[in-house]
Amino acid sequence: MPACPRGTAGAQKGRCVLASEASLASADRDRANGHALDNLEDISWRLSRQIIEMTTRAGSGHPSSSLSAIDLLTALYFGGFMRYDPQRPNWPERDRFILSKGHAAPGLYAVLAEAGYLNPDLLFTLRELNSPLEGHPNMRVLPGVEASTGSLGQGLSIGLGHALAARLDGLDYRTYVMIGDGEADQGQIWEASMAAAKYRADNLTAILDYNGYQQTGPVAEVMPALAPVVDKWQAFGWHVLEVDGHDMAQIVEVLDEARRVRGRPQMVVAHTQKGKGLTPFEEGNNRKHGVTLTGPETELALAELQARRAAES
Ligand SMILES: Cc1ncc(C[n+]2csc(CCOP(=O)(O)OP(=O)(O)O)c2C)c(N)n1
Ligand SMILES: [Mg+2]
Repeated sequence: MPACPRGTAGAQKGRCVLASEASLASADRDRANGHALDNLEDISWRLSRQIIEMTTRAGSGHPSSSLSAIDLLTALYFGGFMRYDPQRPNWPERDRFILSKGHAAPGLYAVLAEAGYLNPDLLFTLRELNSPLEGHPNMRVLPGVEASTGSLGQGLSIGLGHALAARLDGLDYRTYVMIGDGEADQGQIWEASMAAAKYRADNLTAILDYNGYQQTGPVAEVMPALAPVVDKWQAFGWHVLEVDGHDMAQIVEVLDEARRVRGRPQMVVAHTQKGKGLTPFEEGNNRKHGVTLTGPETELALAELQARRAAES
Protein backbone atom coordinates (compact mmCIF):
# COMPACT_ATOMS: atom_id res chain seq x y z
CA MET A 1 0.00 0.00 0.00
CA PRO A 2 1.43 3.47 -0.87
CA ALA A 3 2.40 5.85 1.94
CA CYS A 4 -0.56 7.62 3.53
CA PRO A 5 -0.83 11.34 2.70
CA ARG A 6 -0.40 14.24 5.09
CA GLY A 7 -3.41 14.72 7.29
CA THR A 8 -3.97 11.03 7.81
CA ALA A 9 -3.10 9.08 10.91
CA GLY A 10 -1.43 6.28 8.96
CA ALA A 11 -2.60 2.91 7.73
CA GLN A 12 -4.99 0.68 9.64
CA LYS A 13 -6.39 -2.53 8.21
CA GLY A 14 -5.01 -1.77 4.76
CA ARG A 15 -6.41 1.74 4.34
CA CYS A 16 -5.35 5.25 5.26
CA VAL A 17 -7.20 6.40 8.32
CA LEU A 18 -8.03 10.06 8.69
CA ALA A 19 -6.61 11.88 11.66
CA SER A 20 -10.20 12.86 12.43
CA GLU A 21 -11.30 9.22 12.35
CA ALA A 22 -8.41 8.07 14.49
CA SER A 23 -9.24 10.76 17.02
CA LEU A 24 -12.84 9.61 17.30
CA ALA A 25 -12.73 8.07 20.73
CA SER A 26 -15.75 5.98 21.61
CA ALA A 27 -17.16 8.89 23.62
CA ASP A 28 -17.19 10.83 20.36
CA ARG A 29 -18.80 8.02 18.41
CA ASP A 30 -21.73 10.14 17.35
CA ARG A 31 -19.41 12.25 15.20
CA ALA A 32 -18.48 9.19 13.23
CA ASN A 33 -19.93 9.93 9.80
CA GLY A 34 -16.34 9.45 8.78
CA HIS A 35 -14.99 7.92 5.60
CA ALA A 36 -11.44 7.12 4.55
CA LEU A 37 -9.65 9.71 2.48
CA ASP A 38 -10.01 7.93 -0.85
CA ASN A 39 -13.72 7.51 -0.16
CA LEU A 40 -14.04 11.24 0.45
CA GLU A 41 -12.39 11.98 -2.87
CA ASP A 42 -14.70 9.52 -4.52
CA ILE A 43 -17.76 11.09 -2.93
CA SER A 44 -16.66 14.56 -3.97
CA TRP A 45 -16.11 13.36 -7.52
CA ARG A 46 -19.63 11.94 -7.69
CA LEU A 47 -21.18 15.05 -6.16
CA SER A 48 -19.23 17.26 -8.59
CA ARG A 49 -20.73 15.30 -11.46
CA GLN A 50 -24.19 15.72 -9.98
CA ILE A 51 -23.72 19.48 -9.64
CA ILE A 52 -22.87 19.77 -13.32
CA GLU A 53 -25.59 17.40 -14.46
CA MET A 54 -28.39 18.90 -12.39
CA THR A 55 -27.61 22.51 -13.30
CA THR A 56 -27.20 21.72 -16.99
CA ARG A 57 -30.53 19.93 -16.92
CA ALA A 58 -32.20 22.80 -15.06
CA GLY A 59 -30.63 25.32 -17.42
CA SER A 60 -29.98 27.63 -14.48
CA GLY A 61 -28.16 27.70 -11.18
CA HIS A 62 -24.59 28.23 -10.02
CA PRO A 63 -22.37 25.27 -10.89
CA SER A 64 -19.04 27.12 -10.55
CA SER A 65 -19.92 28.43 -7.07
CA SER A 66 -21.00 24.93 -6.01
CA LEU A 67 -17.88 23.26 -7.40
CA SER A 68 -15.50 25.52 -5.51
CA ALA A 69 -17.19 24.44 -2.28
CA ILE A 70 -17.81 20.77 -2.85
CA ASP A 71 -14.57 19.31 -1.48
CA LEU A 72 -15.03 21.30 1.71
CA LEU A 73 -18.68 20.28 2.07
CA THR A 74 -17.79 16.65 1.42
CA ALA A 75 -15.14 16.66 4.14
CA LEU A 76 -17.52 18.33 6.59
CA TYR A 77 -20.41 15.92 6.09
CA PHE A 78 -18.56 12.70 5.38
CA GLY A 79 -15.16 13.19 7.02
CA GLY A 80 -16.40 12.65 10.56
CA PHE A 81 -16.96 16.30 11.48
CA MET A 82 -20.70 16.84 11.29
CA ARG A 83 -22.92 15.00 13.75
CA TYR A 84 -26.29 14.45 12.10
CA ASP A 85 -29.06 11.94 11.60
CA PRO A 86 -31.16 12.35 8.45
CA GLN A 87 -34.00 10.50 10.18
CA ARG A 88 -34.09 13.23 12.81
CA PRO A 89 -33.40 16.51 10.99
CA ASN A 90 -34.52 18.52 14.03
CA TRP A 91 -32.51 16.53 16.58
CA PRO A 92 -31.46 19.25 19.04
CA GLU A 93 -27.92 17.90 19.36
CA ARG A 94 -27.16 17.81 15.66
CA ASP A 95 -24.33 19.95 14.36
CA ARG A 96 -25.48 22.79 12.16
CA PHE A 97 -24.24 23.73 8.73
CA ILE A 98 -25.36 26.97 7.17
CA LEU A 99 -24.62 27.72 3.55
CA SER A 100 -24.51 31.48 3.76
CA LYS A 101 -23.57 31.71 0.07
CA GLY A 102 -26.94 30.17 -0.67
CA HIS A 103 -26.57 30.30 -4.46
CA ALA A 104 -24.28 27.26 -4.12
CA ALA A 105 -27.47 25.32 -3.35
CA PRO A 106 -26.80 22.57 -5.93
CA GLY A 107 -23.69 21.62 -3.94
CA LEU A 108 -25.66 21.52 -0.71
CA TYR A 109 -28.45 19.47 -2.30
CA ALA A 110 -25.97 16.91 -3.64
CA VAL A 111 -24.47 16.61 -0.15
CA LEU A 112 -27.87 16.30 1.55
CA ALA A 113 -28.89 13.57 -0.91
CA GLU A 114 -25.66 11.68 -0.25
CA ALA A 115 -26.23 12.06 3.51
CA GLY A 116 -29.71 10.55 3.19
CA TYR A 117 -31.90 13.61 3.69
CA LEU A 118 -33.52 13.33 0.28
CA ASN A 119 -33.99 10.94 -2.59
CA PRO A 120 -31.16 11.53 -5.11
CA ASP A 121 -33.75 11.43 -7.92
CA LEU A 122 -35.00 14.76 -6.61
CA LEU A 123 -31.72 16.37 -7.66
CA PHE A 124 -33.02 16.40 -11.19
CA THR A 125 -36.00 18.50 -10.19
CA LEU A 126 -33.71 21.42 -9.32
CA ARG A 127 -35.50 24.74 -9.77
CA GLU A 128 -38.70 23.14 -11.07
CA LEU A 129 -42.00 24.53 -9.88
CA ASN A 130 -43.04 22.83 -6.59
CA SER A 131 -39.68 21.09 -6.18
CA PRO A 132 -38.20 21.48 -2.67
CA LEU A 133 -34.89 22.07 -4.45
CA GLU A 134 -35.40 25.75 -4.98
CA GLY A 135 -32.79 28.02 -6.55
CA HIS A 136 -31.68 28.92 -3.03
CA PRO A 137 -32.05 26.70 0.05
CA ASN A 138 -35.43 26.92 1.78
CA MET A 139 -35.49 25.52 5.32
CA ARG A 140 -39.30 25.35 5.23
CA VAL A 141 -39.41 22.78 2.44
CA LEU A 142 -36.23 20.73 2.67
CA PRO A 143 -35.10 18.80 5.77
CA GLY A 144 -31.41 19.29 6.49
CA VAL A 145 -31.41 22.93 5.41
CA GLU A 146 -30.71 24.89 8.59
CA ALA A 147 -31.36 28.37 7.25
CA SER A 148 -32.99 29.90 4.22
CA THR A 149 -30.16 31.72 2.53
CA GLY A 150 -29.45 33.47 -0.74
CA SER A 151 -29.64 37.03 0.45
CA LEU A 152 -25.91 37.26 1.03
CA GLY A 153 -24.39 38.32 4.33
CA GLN A 154 -26.80 36.78 6.80
CA GLY A 155 -25.53 33.27 7.45
CA LEU A 156 -22.72 34.08 9.84
CA SER A 157 -25.10 35.96 12.12
CA ILE A 158 -27.55 33.06 12.00
CA GLY A 159 -24.71 30.64 12.77
CA LEU A 160 -23.58 32.73 15.71
CA GLY A 161 -27.14 32.60 17.01
CA HIS A 162 -27.01 28.81 16.91
CA ALA A 163 -23.60 28.78 18.58
CA LEU A 164 -24.79 30.99 21.43
CA ALA A 165 -28.01 28.99 21.74
CA ALA A 166 -25.96 25.81 22.17
CA ARG A 167 -24.19 27.42 25.08
CA LEU A 168 -27.45 28.58 26.67
CA ASP A 169 -28.99 25.14 26.22
CA GLY A 170 -25.92 23.36 27.57
CA LEU A 171 -25.50 21.37 24.34
CA ASP A 172 -22.20 20.51 22.68
CA TYR A 173 -23.21 20.81 19.04
CA ARG A 174 -20.97 22.76 16.69
CA THR A 175 -22.03 25.22 14.01
CA TYR A 176 -20.32 25.56 10.66
CA VAL A 177 -21.00 28.40 8.24
CA MET A 178 -19.71 28.79 4.71
CA ILE A 179 -19.40 32.28 3.30
CA GLY A 180 -18.19 33.53 -0.09
CA ASP A 181 -15.36 35.99 -0.68
CA GLY A 182 -17.68 38.32 -2.59
CA GLU A 183 -20.20 37.86 0.18
CA ALA A 184 -17.60 39.20 2.59
CA ASP A 185 -18.31 42.65 1.07
CA GLN A 186 -21.44 42.65 3.22
CA GLY A 187 -21.07 44.63 6.44
CA GLN A 188 -23.15 42.10 8.37
CA ILE A 189 -20.33 39.56 7.99
CA TRP A 190 -18.04 41.83 9.96
CA GLU A 191 -20.66 42.63 12.57
CA ALA A 192 -21.11 38.90 13.16
CA SER A 193 -17.34 38.44 13.25
CA MET A 194 -16.91 41.05 15.96
CA ALA A 195 -19.77 39.64 18.00
CA ALA A 196 -18.51 36.04 17.70
CA ALA A 197 -15.10 37.07 19.00
CA LYS A 198 -16.65 39.11 21.81
CA TYR A 199 -18.68 36.11 22.96
CA ARG A 200 -15.74 33.71 22.48
CA ALA A 201 -17.90 31.43 20.34
CA ASP A 202 -15.43 28.59 20.03
CA ASN A 203 -18.22 26.25 18.90
CA LEU A 204 -18.48 28.25 15.65
CA THR A 205 -16.35 27.52 12.59
CA ALA A 206 -16.64 29.67 9.50
CA ILE A 207 -15.28 28.60 6.14
CA LEU A 208 -14.41 31.25 3.58
CA ASP A 209 -14.70 29.90 0.04
CA TYR A 210 -11.89 32.08 -1.25
CA ASN A 211 -12.31 31.41 -4.97
CA GLY A 212 -11.24 34.91 -5.99
CA TYR A 213 -14.36 35.74 -8.02
CA GLN A 214 -17.74 37.22 -7.34
CA GLN A 215 -20.69 38.03 -9.56
CA THR A 216 -19.14 40.82 -11.58
CA GLY A 217 -15.47 39.86 -11.68
CA PRO A 218 -12.38 39.20 -9.58
CA VAL A 219 -12.66 40.01 -5.89
CA ALA A 220 -9.28 41.73 -6.09
CA GLU A 221 -10.84 44.29 -8.45
CA VAL A 222 -14.35 44.57 -7.05
CA MET A 223 -13.27 44.82 -3.42
CA PRO A 224 -9.46 44.81 -3.14
CA ALA A 225 -9.60 45.70 0.55
CA LEU A 226 -10.67 42.16 1.45
CA ALA A 227 -6.96 41.34 1.39
CA PRO A 228 -5.07 40.56 3.50
CA VAL A 229 -7.91 38.38 4.61
CA VAL A 230 -6.06 36.28 7.18
CA ASP A 231 -4.76 39.37 8.96
CA LYS A 232 -8.23 40.87 8.97
CA TRP A 233 -9.93 37.96 10.67
CA GLN A 234 -7.06 37.58 13.10
CA ALA A 235 -7.45 41.25 13.97
CA PHE A 236 -11.13 40.54 14.59
CA GLY A 237 -10.11 38.01 17.25
CA TRP A 238 -10.57 34.75 15.35
CA HIS A 239 -8.32 31.72 15.14
CA VAL A 240 -7.54 31.66 11.42
CA LEU A 241 -6.43 28.63 9.44
CA GLU A 242 -5.58 28.46 5.74
CA VAL A 243 -6.08 25.51 3.47
CA ASP A 244 -6.08 24.40 -0.14
CA GLY A 245 -9.82 23.86 -0.46
CA HIS A 246 -9.35 21.11 -3.03
CA ASP A 247 -6.84 19.03 -1.06
CA MET A 248 -8.91 16.57 0.94
CA ALA A 249 -6.12 15.56 3.31
CA GLN A 250 -5.39 19.20 4.14
CA ILE A 251 -9.06 20.03 4.58
CA VAL A 252 -9.53 17.20 7.04
CA GLU A 253 -6.44 18.23 8.98
CA VAL A 254 -7.59 21.83 9.27
CA LEU A 255 -11.17 21.00 10.26
CA ASP A 256 -9.78 18.74 12.92
CA GLU A 257 -7.58 21.52 14.24
CA ALA A 258 -10.47 23.99 14.17
CA ARG A 259 -12.69 21.91 16.43
CA ARG A 260 -9.94 21.71 19.04
CA VAL A 261 -9.57 25.48 19.38
CA ARG A 262 -10.87 26.88 22.65
CA GLY A 263 -11.93 30.42 23.47
CA ARG A 264 -12.15 31.77 19.92
CA PRO A 265 -14.26 31.23 16.82
CA GLN A 266 -12.33 29.77 13.92
CA MET A 267 -12.10 30.94 10.33
CA VAL A 268 -10.92 28.51 7.70
CA VAL A 269 -9.68 30.47 4.70
CA ALA A 270 -10.03 27.95 1.91
CA HIS A 271 -8.22 28.72 -1.34
CA THR A 272 -10.45 27.30 -4.05
CA GLN A 273 -11.11 27.50 -7.74
CA LYS A 274 -14.46 28.70 -8.96
CA GLY A 275 -15.49 25.79 -11.21
CA LYS A 276 -12.80 23.57 -9.66
CA GLY A 277 -10.41 24.32 -12.51
CA LEU A 278 -12.55 22.63 -15.15
CA THR A 279 -11.88 24.12 -18.59
CA PRO A 280 -15.39 25.45 -19.39
CA PHE A 281 -15.32 27.58 -16.26
CA GLU A 282 -11.90 29.06 -17.00
CA GLU A 283 -13.14 31.25 -19.83
CA GLY A 284 -14.03 34.88 -19.24
CA ASN A 285 -13.47 37.09 -16.27
CA ASN A 286 -16.01 35.77 -13.81
CA ARG A 287 -15.77 32.01 -14.05
CA LYS A 288 -19.25 31.79 -15.51
CA HIS A 289 -20.95 33.06 -12.38
CA GLY A 290 -24.54 31.82 -12.37
CA VAL A 291 -24.17 30.36 -15.85
CA THR A 292 -24.77 26.72 -16.67
CA LEU A 293 -22.82 24.73 -19.21
CA THR A 294 -23.89 23.97 -22.75
CA GLY A 295 -24.14 20.34 -23.87
CA PRO A 296 -20.57 20.16 -25.25
CA GLU A 297 -19.19 22.05 -22.24
CA THR A 298 -20.94 19.59 -19.95
CA GLU A 299 -19.37 16.67 -21.79
CA LEU A 300 -15.95 18.27 -21.52
CA ALA A 301 -16.29 19.05 -17.82
CA LEU A 302 -17.48 15.52 -17.03
CA ALA A 303 -14.66 14.01 -19.07
CA GLU A 304 -12.11 16.12 -17.22
CA LEU A 305 -13.55 15.07 -13.88
CA GLN A 306 -13.38 11.46 -14.97
CA ALA A 307 -9.74 11.78 -16.07
CA ARG A 308 -8.80 13.41 -12.78
CA ARG A 309 -10.45 10.68 -10.77
CA ALA A 310 -8.68 8.03 -12.82
CA ALA A 311 -5.34 9.77 -12.22
CA GLU A 312 -6.01 9.95 -8.45
CA SER A 313 -6.89 6.31 -7.97
C1 LIG B 1 -27.60 40.75 -0.55
C2 LIG B 1 -27.32 40.20 -1.92
N1 LIG B 1 -26.79 41.00 -2.86
C3 LIG B 1 -26.52 40.53 -4.10
C4 LIG B 1 -26.81 39.24 -4.39
C5 LIG B 1 -26.55 38.70 -5.82
N2 LIG B 1 -25.45 37.78 -5.84
C6 LIG B 1 -25.65 36.44 -5.92
S1 LIG B 1 -24.23 35.58 -5.92
C7 LIG B 1 -23.30 36.98 -5.86
C8 LIG B 1 -21.81 36.92 -5.84
C9 LIG B 1 -21.29 36.20 -4.66
O1 LIG B 1 -19.91 36.02 -4.77
P1 LIG B 1 -19.16 35.09 -3.78
O2 LIG B 1 -19.62 35.35 -2.41
O3 LIG B 1 -17.72 35.28 -4.04
O4 LIG B 1 -19.66 33.64 -4.16
P2 LIG B 1 -19.11 32.62 -5.26
O5 LIG B 1 -20.16 32.52 -6.28
O6 LIG B 1 -17.82 33.12 -5.80
O7 LIG B 1 -18.94 31.37 -4.53
C10 LIG B 1 -24.10 38.11 -5.81
C11 LIG B 1 -23.61 39.49 -5.74
C12 LIG B 1 -27.37 38.43 -3.40
N3 LIG B 1 -27.68 37.14 -3.61
N4 LIG B 1 -27.60 38.93 -2.16
MG1 LIG C 1 -16.27 34.03 -4.75
